[in-house]
Amino acid sequence: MGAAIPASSVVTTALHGDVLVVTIDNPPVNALGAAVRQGLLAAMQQAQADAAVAAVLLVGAGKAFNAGADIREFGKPPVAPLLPEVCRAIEGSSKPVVAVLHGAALGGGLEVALSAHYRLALPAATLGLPEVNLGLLPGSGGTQRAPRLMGVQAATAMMLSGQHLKAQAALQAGLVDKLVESTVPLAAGLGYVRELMAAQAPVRRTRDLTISDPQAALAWLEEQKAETAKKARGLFSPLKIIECVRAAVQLPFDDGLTRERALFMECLDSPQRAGLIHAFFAEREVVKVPEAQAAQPRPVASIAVIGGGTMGAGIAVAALDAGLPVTMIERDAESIARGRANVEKVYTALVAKGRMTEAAQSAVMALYTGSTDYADIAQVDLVIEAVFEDIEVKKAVFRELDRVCKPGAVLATNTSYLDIDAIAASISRTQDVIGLHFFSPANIMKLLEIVVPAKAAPEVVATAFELARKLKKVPVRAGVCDGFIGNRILAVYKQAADYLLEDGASPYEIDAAVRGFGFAMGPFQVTDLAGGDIGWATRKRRAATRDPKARYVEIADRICERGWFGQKTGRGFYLYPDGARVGQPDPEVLAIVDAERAKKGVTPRSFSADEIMRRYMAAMVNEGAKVVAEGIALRPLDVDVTFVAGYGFPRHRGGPMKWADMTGLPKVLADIREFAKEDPLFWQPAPLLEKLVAEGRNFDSLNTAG
Ligand code: T1G
Repeated sequence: MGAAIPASSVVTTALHGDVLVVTIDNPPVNALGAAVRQGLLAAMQQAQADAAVAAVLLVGAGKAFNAGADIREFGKPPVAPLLPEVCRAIEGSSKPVVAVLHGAALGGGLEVALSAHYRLALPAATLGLPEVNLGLLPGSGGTQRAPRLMGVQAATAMMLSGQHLKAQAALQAGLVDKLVESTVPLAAGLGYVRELMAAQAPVRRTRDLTISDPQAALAWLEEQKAETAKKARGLFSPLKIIECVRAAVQLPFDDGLTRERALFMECLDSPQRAGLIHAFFAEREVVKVPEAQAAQPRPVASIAVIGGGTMGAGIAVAALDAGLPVTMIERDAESIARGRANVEKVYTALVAKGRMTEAAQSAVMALYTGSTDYADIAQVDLVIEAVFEDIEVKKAVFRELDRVCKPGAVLATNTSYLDIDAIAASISRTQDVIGLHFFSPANIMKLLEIVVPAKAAPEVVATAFELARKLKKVPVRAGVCDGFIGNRILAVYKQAADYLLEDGASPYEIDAAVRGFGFAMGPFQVTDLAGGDIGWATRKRRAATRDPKARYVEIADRICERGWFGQKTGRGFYLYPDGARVGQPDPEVLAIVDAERAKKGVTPRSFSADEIMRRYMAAMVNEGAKVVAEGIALRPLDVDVTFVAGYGFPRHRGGPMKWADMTGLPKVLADIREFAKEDPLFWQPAPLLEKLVAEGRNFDSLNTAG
């Protein structure tokens, strides 16, 4: 054994009879930071040296057993002992080691448990090796021990999906030996240790297990490799996981560990790890907004939705799915019948797919009430209007809400661009008005922009964030401007795409470049999916206030003038023969593009995918910097979360601002300055970007600013 390592405060030991109980107490989730690793190693040394110790019980304090490595340590110099050394000490113990899992046992936390000789689960335990979600792989023996315990296929599936297994499933999978109905991990764990000792259960090391039918396992892994390469869409670590499991099948255990470590280090060094870990923490930081930290949310036990169209029904379903009773208001019997049908059809489809029982459908619909009488919502805690996008129509609805709703009811609008300050000012309870901008389909899309008008009370903002948590949405605080955060930035990089289109790139080349960057779809595919008429209406709405000096590309208007709105009309930028979901290039569109170029006197030139993305991303980042500087977004990470959660931005790049940091702000600024030579009006560098570059800082330096 190495030099004795002092026990740490986050790991304590206590002798219960002849059982050494080792407790990890490192709130909030017992992450395996350096102090925990040191404490565990010291405890194992103590157990080996102390003749009074016959067995060891590992237990976690608080809600989790252990949520794995301390993710905040990645990217920093490693501190000994590394986790594999701790796991080796646990598994190498000459005395039986038992882990009792009462909560999350994830990543390195599960690897510690797999190094133990026996595992007991309590009903609330969840087990998983979700490192793939962070661009990593289980780097402390998980890829070698899990296949030995649960088989190659189940272990590989669990690691590639990052899924968490509940206790019963973990027992059936062979990850745990016993499941007891208890909520007291220490007592349950001691009981199990004593049961094992009475049975003279031996030290049983997972490393000594063999993998059955190695040839079949290798053949299956080969198939998985091909399938994963297709599905991974450029993600790095899934294929490395398969390589690790192959090593578990082919190599002696210690050689397998060595192979795993090498592949883990490759993942650790990949930019995808940096992007995915940024996304992980950003989604947790984004809810830390001043109002939610300064005020308590008002209770929300029931809500009303005004409007039963696509958005209203989607919002109603999102609330019903969260167990909230919903009263939907429409203007007449026919409309409310349609509204109910729009809600019901979501559940009918789930029942048809076998993903919901009819009983569950009835239960959830019992929470739904349709009405045409505002008096029926007098007592709800929160109202969300999702009526026609016209300021006067919305003001009329808010006047009714002001008249009918109980004092303190939160009054929200789902508008995607109208002036919420103006709506709030139109009623007496201005402080109770907030924007809840859902994204269609509202019951599926995770992003929820919480748009805060100037006079909103802090507890109203806090209530909106609490509602987002209940609805399992990813909330982002946004200030009031045209398009808030997401649509405002979208409008700008869409313009950059239109300029590329008119200057020589085809819509299909632009979409291909954007998909190659990691988006699921390019901008012209998105237009066809959402409906070209929506953007057309926005352009017409903005025409009166558009800067006459600003370059305006009319190609999309020409296409809309023909009624080519995209998938819903069978053609847009693409052709969708026989209702096909995947579009085909349309020669007539290319002819329109050529005609528009000629009309503008543009001599088309070719653009590489790299240059397409440099322009696309420079426009996105530059507007993002303006949105942050104006306080429309609190921090750059709020822009990142908006685009990862709501606009298909590839999660492994962390978001547009994280991408810019990893690319280097000086390079992004240099690109903008180069493009400005062609169009100084459009490519005006954001002052914040120039400031950060001048100071040698990056966007991330603003994320932690107070
Ligand atoms: N490291 C550091 N901080 C963590 C953490 C972790 N592993 N997990 C959670 N936190 C923080 C989180 O940022 C938040 O902080 C607080 O804990 C509560 O988290 C070697 C290399 C466990 C299911 O991927 O999935 O092990 O905002 O808001 O909703 O092979 O946290 O309060 O300041 O999410 O109840 C693998 C990641 C790591 C698990 C709890 N482990 N965590 O969910 O709370 S890599 C994971 C989660 C690894 C080894 C490899 C969830 C949770 P703050 P929360 P929750």
